[in-house]
Amino acid sequence: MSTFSDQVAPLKQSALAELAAAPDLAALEQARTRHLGAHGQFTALLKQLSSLAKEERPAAGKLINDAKIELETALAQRRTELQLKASLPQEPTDFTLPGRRRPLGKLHPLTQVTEDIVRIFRKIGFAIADGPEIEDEYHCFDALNTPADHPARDTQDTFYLGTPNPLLLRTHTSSVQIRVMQKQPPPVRIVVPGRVYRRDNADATHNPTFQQIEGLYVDKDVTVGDLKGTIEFVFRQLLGGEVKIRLRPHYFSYTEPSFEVDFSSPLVRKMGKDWLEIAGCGMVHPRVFENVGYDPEIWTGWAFGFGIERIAMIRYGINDIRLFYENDLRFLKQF
Ligand code: 2NL
Repeated sequence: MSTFSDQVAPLKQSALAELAAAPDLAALEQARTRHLGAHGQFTALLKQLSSLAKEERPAAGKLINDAKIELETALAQRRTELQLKASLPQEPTDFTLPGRRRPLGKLHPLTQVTEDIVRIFRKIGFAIADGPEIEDEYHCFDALNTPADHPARDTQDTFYLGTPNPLLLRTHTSSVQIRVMQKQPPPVRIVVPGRVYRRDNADATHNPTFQQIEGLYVDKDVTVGDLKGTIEFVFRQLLGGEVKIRLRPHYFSYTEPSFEVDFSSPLVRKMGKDWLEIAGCGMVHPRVFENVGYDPEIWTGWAFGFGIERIAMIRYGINDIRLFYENDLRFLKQF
């Protein structure tokens, strides 16, 4: 009995030492098989119990089982340690490295310019209106006093979506202003930014789709002075206090009188010019008021329209409108 017991203690000690020293999970598993597996040393010891005298067996069996329990505990502890070690970074962490940055996205330059213009108009009491890009001829042309034989209605200029009673892609956002006037009584103070479509071939100054903003002001006793003062205020806010505005007589079917708006600024003079054409405007034609059910004897108003791209090109010194639509990040990141 004593010889048998004397065998257990050193075996246990060396097994414990081996488990504690296992450098990784694979080595630990090998040590487990060697000592505690079906063909391991402690299983072999249990098999030798039968060679002992019957009265010695219980004490010897208990000794072996206690040793096994102790080894199982040590094994579990070492496994936890090694698992933790395996899950830790292999290289030391450098806490002085800069963090991973999430690049901030930004708005397209045309959206930025649109939002700037809209913000300026909101300051002076204008609301923003929105409407469909797919329109009918009535809202896009007829209600605006644009006759059936007007070149703007030609398939050369307009994308039509089927016949008869054709739908079309709006060529200006005036159609939205017509819809607003049909729905609500005067007074009206709105601006309508949005995408419009014309059948142009793309070149440095044309694109088949572009952004426009139109404005409409309807009240009693509205004058050309109100129109010019408002346009001047908006362009000074947008492009600087030195901006000068001038109106030249023009023709639009939906305004009378009608004007083209030129503007001048240090920026324009840097481009080697005195004046740049920037917008169209005028006093709303009485027939447009009749078409939407406003009494032209009572109500007066002005309207304007301009292209967002043109303003963005002047503001940022860009010479080709197509750059806005190529979505080249090298271009877009500059704004
Ligand atoms: C341009 C400038 C313009 C308007 C748009 C308008 C809208 C209504 C009534 C009267 Cl609902 N006018 N819009 C007025 C003058 C000019 O656009 O260069 N257009 C081709």
